[in-house]
Amino acid sequence: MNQFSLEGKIALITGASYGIGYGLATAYAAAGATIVFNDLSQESVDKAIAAYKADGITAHGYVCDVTDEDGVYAMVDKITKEVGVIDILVNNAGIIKRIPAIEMTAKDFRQVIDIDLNGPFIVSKAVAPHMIAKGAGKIINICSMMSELGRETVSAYAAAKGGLKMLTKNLACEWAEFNIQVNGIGPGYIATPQTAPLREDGHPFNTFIIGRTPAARWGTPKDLEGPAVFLASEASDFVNGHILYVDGGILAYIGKQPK
Ligand code: NAP
Ligand code: GCO
Repeated sequence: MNQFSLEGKIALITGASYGIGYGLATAYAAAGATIVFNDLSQESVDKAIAAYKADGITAHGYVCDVTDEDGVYAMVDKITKEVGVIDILVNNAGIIKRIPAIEMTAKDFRQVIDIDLNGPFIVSKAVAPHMIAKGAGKIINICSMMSELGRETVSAYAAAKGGLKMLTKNLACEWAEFNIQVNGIGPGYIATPQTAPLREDGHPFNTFIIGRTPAARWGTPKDLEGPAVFLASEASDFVNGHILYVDGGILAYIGKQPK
């Protein structure tokens, strides 16, 4: 059996209407998985289902805010009844607010923490009992360079993603005995709607990040697909609590030396 196959598996990728989540879903579908995703509005879900269909994928879409605990449990119950037991969970849904800390309101800070950290906790907690009953499961949390590094204006996001790294390690410790592997992927700078403001032509950040990345380019969701299939497949059955950074070398790099 191909240890990277996802044949017969059901994968829930949160916030997968587009961006990284959509890319991971297409990779999981190509590896044989049944795709389930959620988003905040029926309009987004319907639009995404049509996009998946155009890509030859029959995706199951649900309207659900990952911060709404009752809604998440209702969604997981609905998925279990309508599609089957979730084998693979990717906690992908997330937001960022780029505001200098001194100007950021506590409300803004709380919203980022709620979606990017509380959300993965809530969805993992709702899915885990089904995985425990089945005797196996894969949970993959989408972390970030900001799980390890800081930069101006992203205090809430870095706090959330740093917390998500440690939540990943902690849930790995609690659930490994049930044959549930909990790991993370830490993408570098990836070209998606979330980073579009940083990639505008001539934006100083665009030049900065290409100089800060040894691979000298922005990543794309496709760069994350192989690592995500690995962590969702039996090829990673003895990998627990690991954050797999897919960053073109950023975390290994002190920075371009002056010529
Ligand atoms: P994106 O393009 O902004 O997409 C985020 C997705 O999450 C959207 O579909 C959004 O839905 C959904 N979402 C937001 N809040 C939600 C909530 N409360 N409940 C359910 N869904 C929600 O982001 P992305 O660039 O694909 O990033 C995906 C993940 O990777 C995020 O966790 C991000 O932090 C992380 N990441 C991104 C990068 C990067 O460079 N792009 C690098 C490292 C990590 P709506 O459209 O309806 O709002
Ligand atoms: C930012 C970017 C980053 C990326 C990603 C890097 O404003 O610095 O949005 O945070 O989204 O998290 O790994």
